[in-house]
Amino acid sequence: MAVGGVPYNELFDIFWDWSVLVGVITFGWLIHHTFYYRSKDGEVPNIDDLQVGVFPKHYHNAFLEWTWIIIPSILIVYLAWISIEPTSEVWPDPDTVGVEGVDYYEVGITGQQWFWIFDCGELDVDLCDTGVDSDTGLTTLIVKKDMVYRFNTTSNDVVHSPFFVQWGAKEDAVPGIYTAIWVTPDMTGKFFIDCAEYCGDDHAYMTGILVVHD
Ligand SMILES: [Cu+2]
Repeated sequence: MAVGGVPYNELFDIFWDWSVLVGVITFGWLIHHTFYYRSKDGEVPNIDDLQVGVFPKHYHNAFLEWTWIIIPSILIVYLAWISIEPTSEVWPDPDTVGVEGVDYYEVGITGQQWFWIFDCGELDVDLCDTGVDSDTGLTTLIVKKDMVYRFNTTSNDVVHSPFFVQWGAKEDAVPGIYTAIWVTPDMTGKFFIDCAEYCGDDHAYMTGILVVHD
């Protein structure tokens, strides 16, 4: 359960594939009907015998009706079912301490309008350090590649949500309680930690810098 990553990305791909398939079918159908059923030149107006306020039951097709209820329902249940395990892995119970056989490090993240406050606690600077990014002036968290981090997250004012974009991991930062995000940064470089929960005027600029070193 140590962290976002693979199961989450696989889930994303499955959702993506189904979205494309459903999109192609529904929009294909829509576009086909838009042109196929256009009135032709010289056609008698209201060929379908429609009356205002009366549902055109003479075109009812029970088979079609049930088909587009049952098939999407099965798809939704299937997608919900396969989401249970990966989402539990990304968002484990914050009271669950540790991963058997894996060393991990706890770092605090507090959201405040409109920046992130990082807290390395007693950790060695090689594992965790904080600062201010010289290019952007944004608060910065510096961590080590391939280490397992548990970010204990909270907020000083309204609900925020730190989003580790490259690892697909985010969680609400809620005033008064702690939530947890597990991330194993497996790439070196400089990344953004965006705020993914609308939190006021400068929400769009509420970003922190994550630096991952070897
Ligand atoms: Cu925010």
